[in-house]
Order: sequence, then structure tokens, then C-alpha cells
Amino acid sequence: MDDDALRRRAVLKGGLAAAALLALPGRVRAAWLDQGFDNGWRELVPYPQKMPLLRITTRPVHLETPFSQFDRGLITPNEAVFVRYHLAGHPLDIDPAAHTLTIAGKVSRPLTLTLAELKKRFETVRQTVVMQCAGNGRGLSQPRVQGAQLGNGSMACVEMAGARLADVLAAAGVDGAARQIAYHGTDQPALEATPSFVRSLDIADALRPEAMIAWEMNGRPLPVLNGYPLRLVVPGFYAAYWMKHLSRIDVLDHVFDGWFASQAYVVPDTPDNGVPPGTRPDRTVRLTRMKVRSFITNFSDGDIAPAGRLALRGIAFDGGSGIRRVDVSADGGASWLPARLGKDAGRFAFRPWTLTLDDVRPGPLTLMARATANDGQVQPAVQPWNPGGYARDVIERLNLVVAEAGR
Ligand SMILES: Nc1nc2c(c(=O)[nH]1)N[C@H]1C(S)=C(S)[C@@H](COP(=O)(O)O)O[C@H]1N2
Ligand SMILES: [Mo]
Repeated sequence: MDDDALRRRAVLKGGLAAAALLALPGRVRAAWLDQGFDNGWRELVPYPQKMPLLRITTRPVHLETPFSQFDRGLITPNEAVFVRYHLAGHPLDIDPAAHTLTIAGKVSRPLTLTLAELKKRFETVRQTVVMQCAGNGRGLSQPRVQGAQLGNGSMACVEMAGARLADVLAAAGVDGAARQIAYHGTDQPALEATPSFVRSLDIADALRPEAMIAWEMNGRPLPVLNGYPLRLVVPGFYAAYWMKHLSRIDVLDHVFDGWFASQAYVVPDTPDNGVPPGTRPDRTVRLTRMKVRSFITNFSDGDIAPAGRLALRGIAFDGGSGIRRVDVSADGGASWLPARLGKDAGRFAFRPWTLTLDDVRPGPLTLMARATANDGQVQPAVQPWNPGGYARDVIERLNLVVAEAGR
């Protein structure tokens, strides 16, 4: 049978997926990974400037990083960084010479700058920062919630280079009555009824020295899908604030009220931002700073490990106070052992850690890592539930099977 006949047959028998497989050249095979919840199998798919990443959706492009990547070093390489868009009309063809950033609104000197002008006019700063989607781990919510069903691969640790947002705002001359900035990227909704992705930030947060307008990630221009040529970076804050393809900032003397600014990315206004599962909160607050989290990175759920000494590696991070300590439990949380913290790349970066368990016995083994931040925040044992499935921060459990060594 020739290829075409095979393909037709596959379409008739098994549907389009099988046909797509047959259409792949030579030795390429589809690869799928389980994200650890029902219906959690995701295909690894290639995109320009990206290694194969886990497909969440195609239009708009939404891709997650395979978790094993976080064991390969503190910095997430550009090709491995996840991709998230809300609107299907995102730019694919960008002319860096034509792209401009406008600063307008309550300023004394409105500015429109090209990328070249921005680079020339302002001091370049570099920071190693964790970028994490507020919905990271949403697929693990119990009970399940609506929204993109994500594993824990919607995060990255990267070195960003760019200008301080405060320097650019100062050049425009911010009015004393300023309360917020509202900002835009060049992506557009595919339908008129869809609200634009406009985000806002309190002026005090915009003026923090760490907030930046970045053009470089890990020493290279931003990948197209991560915001080329310019993106806002708000270290410590969830990535929903980190506008890609940044094109306009309006300084406002009031609180901005767009859909994506006031309806999306809100959590219950309760002490732990949770409500009884299935209920709606009476009052909500905007998510800002990331909650403290930690992960074991050198094993995946269900892995088999040899008995005896077991070396663990992991990462921890928070919303910018830095990591004070990480503890590991191998007995379901009854006792905890302090891990050794590794390289400190700054308070906004992943903090690596290591710990060796001396004598693990054959049988099932559940491991837990718990981080404490410098501001005193510690991960909860039970995940508070919220309708958006945002800001997951529970102590994660990793289940291994320990096999007798040498068998
Ligand atoms: N222009 C634009 N910027 C955006 C978004 C978007 O949809 N459009 N999504 C935000 C959200 S919710 C996340 S999690 C991050 C994802 O950044 P990444 O695609 O570089 O991983 O971009 C943020 N900035
Ligand atoms: Mo996000």
C-alpha cells in the first residue's frame, strides 16, 4: 500500500490523529507526557525558537515546559520557556525597527520610543527572575476548576535584561496624582466582543526598582512567543502582569477597570485566599505576589528508585522575599529534614536545594518538600481552593517506588 492509501485508511479507521502521525517524516514519533491528573496527557509539539513543549491549546498558542527541564539547571533556556496567550490574534511577524513603546496619560512629557532609543537612552539592568503563570498547577485543583488544565510547567527562571520601568516613567514625568499604570501589548482579540488584554499595576509597584522593560532573555533577544521585542517584567508578581509585545503604558489618576484587570486573576479575599470547594467568594482581591513554592526536580511521580542512599534535588521560590529554608519529609509529613540551599541568584530567582536520604527501604515512598520564605510564609499542607484554580502553593507529594538495589 502506498503512503496515501495508508493515510486514507488511517483517517477512516482511527481519525485525524493517526493520519497526522503517518504524515510525520522518517524517524519522528509523537511523544506525550502525563501531567498527573485525569485527562492530563499532553503532546510535545515544536514551535519556532522552541524545543518540543507540551501543547495546551493551539489557537492561541499555549505551551507548557516538561517538568524534567527544571532539573537541568537554575536557568530555564529560552527554547524551554512556556508560552501563554489569551487572545488568538497574537503577532507572529514583528519588525523591531517599527515597534514602538508609547508612554502617555498623566505625564508631563508623553514619549514614543523605538527599541533602539530605549536601549540607548536608559541604563541596562539584569536580573534573574522567576516567571510563573498564576494558573500554574491548576489542573491539579480538587475539585477540578475551569480554565487551562495546567501541570506545574508554567514557570521558568530566566535572566532578563532591559531598562528600569521607573527610569522610563521618570523620563516621561509622572504626575503627582498618578495611581496606576494600564498597559497594552500588540496582540488582539480575534472577535470584537472579546476584551483586549490590558493589565494594570499600582503606581507604587510600577516605580519599584526591580520592575523593568525587558528586551533580552538569557542574553538573547526575547523569543517571539515570549514577547519580542519588549515585555514588562514585574519580579515577584505572577506573570499575568508581565505584558508581552509591550506597546503602550498609560499613567492613570484612577484605578483601571478593564475585564482582564479587574475580573481575571482575582482570588477570594480570605486569609488563605480559599473558599469551601464549589462556592463563590463574596469578595475578591487581585493576585499580585507569588506564594512560596518548592519542588523535587530529579524524580517524577511513579519513578522507581534504588534502595539505600537517595539524593534529592529541587527548587524553591517565592514572591521576592527569598527562600529561608526548605525541609523534606519522607514519612508523609510526620518528620522533616532540612535541605541544603544552593546558589543564591537573588531573591526573585529559583533557589536550588539538595538533600540526601541515607537509608530508604524498598516499598512505596512519598516525598514532600516544604519551603519557608524570608517573610515567614510557609507552604500549606492542604491546598486552599478557589474557583480560578490560581496560586497553587500546597506542599506537593511525589510518589516513588523504592526497589531493592542490585536486583
Ligand atoms: N501581550 C500579552 N502578554 C501577556 C499575556 C498575553 O496573553 N498577551 N499573557 C500573560 C500571562 S497570563 C502569562 S502567564 C505570561 C506568559 O508568558 P510567556 O508566554 O512568555 O510564558 O504572559 C503574560 N503576558
Ligand atoms: Mo498566566
